[in-house]
Amino acid sequence: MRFIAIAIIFTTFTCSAQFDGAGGELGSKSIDKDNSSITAWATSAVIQRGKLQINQSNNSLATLGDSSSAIGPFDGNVLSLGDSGVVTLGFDEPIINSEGYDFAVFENGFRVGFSYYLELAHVEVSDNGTDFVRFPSESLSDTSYQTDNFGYTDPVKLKNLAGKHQAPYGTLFDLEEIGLDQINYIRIVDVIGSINDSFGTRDSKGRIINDPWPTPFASSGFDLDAVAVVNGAMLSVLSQTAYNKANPLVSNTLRIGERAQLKPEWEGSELNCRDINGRVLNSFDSDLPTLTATGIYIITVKKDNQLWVQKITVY
Ligand SMILES: [Ca+2]
Ligand SMILES: [Ca+2]
Ligand SMILES: [Ca+2]
Repeated sequence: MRFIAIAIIFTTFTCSAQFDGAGGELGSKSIDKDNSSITAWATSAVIQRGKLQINQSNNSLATLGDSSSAIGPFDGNVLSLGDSGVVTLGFDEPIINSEGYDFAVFENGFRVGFSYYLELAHVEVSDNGTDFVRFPSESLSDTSYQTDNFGYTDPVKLKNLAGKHQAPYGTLFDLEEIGLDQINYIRIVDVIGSINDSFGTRDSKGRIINDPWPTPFASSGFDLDAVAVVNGAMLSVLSQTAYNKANPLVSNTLRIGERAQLKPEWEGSELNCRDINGRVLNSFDSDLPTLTATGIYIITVKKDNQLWVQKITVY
């Protein structure tokens, strides 16, 4: 009986171990290609292609795309790395470890219903272009069967692997996590994806990483679209806007002519009111305007340098 209880606890623990969700989901460590906190894109790319299929004697390499596909903004054009292929990106300015996330990697993964087709890569960074440090990756995907070229991967099982988030979302990385103040190069290394012990790729904990394999086509392996430099401080404000779910206002509905009221604990906050088209009706004044037309309004409440958003209906 005791053994069963322990087994149940262990099973519950192992099943619940997971990371952030798919691109664009609440709490996802991803960024949309058009996010205004993106400040720059990679400006150079040096490529070492990998084979179409690592364990075949045929030495054909992946061919899709070229260095121009990997630099500049996200555009749908990709550079395919092939099995264990590598690309090293350069930038016009060093990437500084500032507050929050510092850069993002965009692949061409996609969603099918509730599933995701994802191809993965390790991410390494360097100051001098010679010594690289790899972000500690994790993959909790089942490795008892091979994810084939039509197989899906659950993004919540992945951490610190480029390609985790489907296009047009990039996967975010924070230099703080590996203790570097500044880098000049980002290296993307294709995860082979095979669960074959002799040539599969492992995460930072020694687990085999399962992703679609084999993919013996021109687009073999990881398909890099773009690498963005990100202003983490700005991104965190934007994220808080989206993620803080507290409702600072007393009510979500108002009659025409009624004024929105803050809950007592939110007194002293600054308020901003927009209509459904984004038109600003007041900009961080202490009082909200008296709303004279029915409709949906978006109230933003600013307190202690954080933002909360509440939607109200005026009727
Ligand atoms: Ca950072
Ligand atoms: Ca591919
Ligand atoms: Ca591209």
